[in-house]
Amino acid sequence: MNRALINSIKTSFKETFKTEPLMIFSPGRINIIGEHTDYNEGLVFPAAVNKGIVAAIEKSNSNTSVAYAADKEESMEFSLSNIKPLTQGSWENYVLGVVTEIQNQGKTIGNFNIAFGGDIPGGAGMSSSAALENSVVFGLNELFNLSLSKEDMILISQKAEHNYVGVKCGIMDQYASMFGIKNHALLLDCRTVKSKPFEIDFKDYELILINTNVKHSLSDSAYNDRRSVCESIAKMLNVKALRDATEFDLDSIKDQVTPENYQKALYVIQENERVVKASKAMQKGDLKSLGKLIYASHEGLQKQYQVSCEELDFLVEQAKTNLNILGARMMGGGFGGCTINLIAKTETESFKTFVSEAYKSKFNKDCSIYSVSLSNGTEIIK
Ligand code: GAF
Repeated sequence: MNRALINSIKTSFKETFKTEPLMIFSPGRINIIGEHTDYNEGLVFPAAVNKGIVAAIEKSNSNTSVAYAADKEESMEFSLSNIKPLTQGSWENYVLGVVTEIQNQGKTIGNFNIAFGGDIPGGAGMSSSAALENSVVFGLNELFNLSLSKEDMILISQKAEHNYVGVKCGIMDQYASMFGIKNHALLLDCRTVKSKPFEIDFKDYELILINTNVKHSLSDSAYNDRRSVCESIAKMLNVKALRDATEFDLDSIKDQVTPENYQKALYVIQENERVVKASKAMQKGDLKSLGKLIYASHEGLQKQYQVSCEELDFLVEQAKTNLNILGARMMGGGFGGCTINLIAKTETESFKTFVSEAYKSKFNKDCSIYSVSLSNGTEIIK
């Protein structure tokens, strides 16, 4: 956890609201493999990381509530009755959405003040949004004794994103952020919403993230479009979700769908199988096979599902030129954000220099490189 961040959020809360807050850390996540499978009720392999959102929160006696986004130095005052999404809102809608969805559960909260900040940039594909949602619902649950379980809380966070932000996301991000376990990744079944923890020790290898520092604007609408393509093909196949379909099933309707949509559904079916294979490879400590699956995942995301972008593809191509990198792929929703790379520890420093220079000379902008450790989920900071 980032002590400097914790101290600065606590200080800015105390200076602004003149009381002692409850402090919450809510992590972002990485995802080893299993992209765009969550809303198809399939499998994913995420882990919470030691970067995320720190929130300071406390009840207020005033008749309005105040949220302060420390990184942006922006604040919002709102009344708990009659909340609506802000048309121009960004971070505001995550907070308002969570409050509304708590109220929609028939739970009553009083006024509160919250200040928050983070150490993952928005748009990095590391789920700063799920981290923020979870920090708000977790904090309010504590303050107002709402008796919400962690399962309840992640569904509230997800609904906030659907209804206030407009992204029809799956459950992976909220789950990983809430239920993360130190040094573990979670093999999550998004149908049962239950996971199996895998202790992660890649021995001579490690995971590094390379942020393209771009987020292309079509990402939200393209995300929702992908989801509806998947749902309509599942309907045609008479299955609850694409998780239930095989390649053989899909072939039976091949002539009734466009070639593009056929490829998208095929990607989801294959990616789900890759997650199963990846979990087996990890159980055996077979990192080479894991790496191949990670590269194959990127290929599917790029060519079949079409959610990558030039910058991400470039970073993966650079990784492929280095035999000490076993696998690399884009991570998260796509159209920007980070790649995740499984790299030999001895190679990390020289690859960082190499890829930073290559990226700069190709795009005339910087990429950012992060090492992360796997952390516990949303929790009170003692
Ligand atoms: C985003 C979404 F929020 C997740 O639910 C998931 O679908 C992911 O994109 C793609 O795997 O992070």
